[in-house]
Amino acid sequence: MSDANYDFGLIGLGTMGHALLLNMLDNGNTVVGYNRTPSKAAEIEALSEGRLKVYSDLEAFVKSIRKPRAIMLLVTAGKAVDDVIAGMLPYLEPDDFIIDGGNSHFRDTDRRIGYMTEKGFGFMGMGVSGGEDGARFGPSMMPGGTPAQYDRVGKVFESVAAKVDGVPCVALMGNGSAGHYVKMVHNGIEYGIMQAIAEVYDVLRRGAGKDMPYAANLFHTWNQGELASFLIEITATVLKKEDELADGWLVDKISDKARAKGTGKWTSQDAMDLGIPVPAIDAAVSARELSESKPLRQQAEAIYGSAGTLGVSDQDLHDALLATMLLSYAMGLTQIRAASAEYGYESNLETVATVWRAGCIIRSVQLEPIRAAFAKNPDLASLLLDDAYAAKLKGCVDGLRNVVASAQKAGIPVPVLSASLAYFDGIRSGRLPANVIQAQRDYFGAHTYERLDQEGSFHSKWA
Ligand code: NBP
Repeated sequence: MSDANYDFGLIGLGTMGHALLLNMLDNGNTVVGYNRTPSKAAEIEALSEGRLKVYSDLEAFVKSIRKPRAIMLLVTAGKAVDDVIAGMLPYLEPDDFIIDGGNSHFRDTDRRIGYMTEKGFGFMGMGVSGGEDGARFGPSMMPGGTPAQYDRVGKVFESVAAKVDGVPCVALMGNGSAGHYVKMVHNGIEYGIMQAIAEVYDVLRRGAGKDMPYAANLFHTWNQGELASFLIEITATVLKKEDELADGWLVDKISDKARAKGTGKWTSQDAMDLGIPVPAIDAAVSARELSESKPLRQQAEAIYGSAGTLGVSDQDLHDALLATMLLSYAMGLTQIRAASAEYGYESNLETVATVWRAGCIIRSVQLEPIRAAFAKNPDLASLLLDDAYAAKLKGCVDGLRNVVASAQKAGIPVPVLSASLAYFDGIRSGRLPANVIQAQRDYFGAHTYERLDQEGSFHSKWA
C-alpha cells in the first residue's frame, strides 16, 4: 500500500512558506511540509496541533506526495534553490512538477526550466507577493509557464490567493520565466513607490517642519481616497508607532540606511538591457545605495550644510505621490511589455494588473482603472496614452512639479519624485534635444545622423 497521502508539498517553512502552507491547509488542500532544520520542522508540526505533517527527511517528504507530484519551493533565492532541487532529484519520478515560489532571478528560472525539462520533470517559476500576512490570508501570485502546467496546480493557488469580486489574484503571466519577471518588476515598482513615500515624508517633516502625528494623519487620510494602497496604509501605521524602548516615535530611532535584496536592481539592470527607461526605479535603487553611505553623508553635510525649509501644500504632496505612483506603474508595465516581446513571454498586461489589484505589496485602488485601460486596448503602447489615465495624471502632475521645485530649492533630495517628473516631461515632449547628441556623436565619431527633412544617413565636417 502506498504511503502517499498528500496532493501538494511545500519545501521551506520560513516566513513565507509556513504562512502559505497554513493558508493552503485552511482552504481544504491536502498539503505536507518539509523544512531542512529538524527542530524547526518539529516545532511547526507541534504548533499545528495535529493538522500538519512536516518532514525534515527529504525522501520521506517526497514519497508522501501522490504521483505525479506537485512540490513548491519557498526557500531563499539563489544557491538554496539549486541545492534543494539537487537533493530532491533522486526521489522524483517522471512528470513530477516543481514550482519555485521564491524571488529567483528570471534567468536562473530559464536555466532551471531547461535543466528539469531535460530530466523529464515540469518546472515553473512563480512570484508570490504580500509578505507574511499575504501568504497567510491571501497573496498575489504570478506563475509563468504553459496553460497545461497552470491547470495542474492552479486550483490550489486560486484557493489561497487574494480575491477581488471573487476573481483570484493569480493567473498565468506568460511563458517560461514570465512569472518571475513580472514579480521582479512588481518589486521594482515597489522600490519606486516606497522611496516616493519616504521623500514626501522628508519634505513634510524636515522641509515643512510638520510633527509626526500630523504626518501620520495625513497618510491615514490619503489612504481613504485616490492614494488608497497597502504602502500608504502601512506608512500611516508606521509613523504613529511609539518607541517602546525610549520616549518618542519609533521611526525616528531607526537607522537611515535602507537594505535591499536585489530585485529592484535586477529590474533596472534588465530595463537597461532592453533599452526601456524606468527612471523612478533606477532612482529608488540609487537612493537606497546612497542611504548606505552614512559616514560619507555626515562628512559632506559638515562641508556643504544641510537642507533648508520650505512651504508646500498637503494637496500638492498628495498629488505628487499620486502622479509618481501612476508613473511608476506605467514604467513597470512598459518594461513588462518590452520583456514579453524580447523573451517570448506573450504576457497580457490586463492579466498582470488584475493580479496586482489585491494581495501584493503594490496593490492600490489605481490598479483597477489600469486593468480597464488594457482591457479596452490590449496594444496600448503606454498607459500615458489612455484617456482616463491621462485625465488623472493631468490633474496631479502640477502638484508633483510644485513639490519637486520646492524641494530642490530647499535642497531636500527627492530623486524618485524628480525622476518621475522628468520621465513625464520627456514623454510629453514631441521634440527632445537628442538632435544635439546626434550632432556631437557625428562630430567626434563620424556616427552619422538622420535629418527630419530628408531620408538617409548624413555625416558633416563640423569644424
Ligand atoms: P526565510 O529566510 O524566512 O526562510 C527561508 C527558508 O529556506 C527556510 O525554511 C530555510 O530552512 C530554507 N532553506 C534555505 Br535558506 N536553504 C535551504 C536549503 N539549502 N535546503 C532546504 N531549505 C533551505 O525566507 P522567506 O522570507 O520565507 O522567503 C522565501 C522566499 O520567498 C525567498 O525567495 C524570498 O525572496 C521570497 N519572498 C519573501 C517575502 C517576504 O516578505 N519575506 C515576500 C515575497 C517573496 P531552515 O529553516 O532550515 O534554515
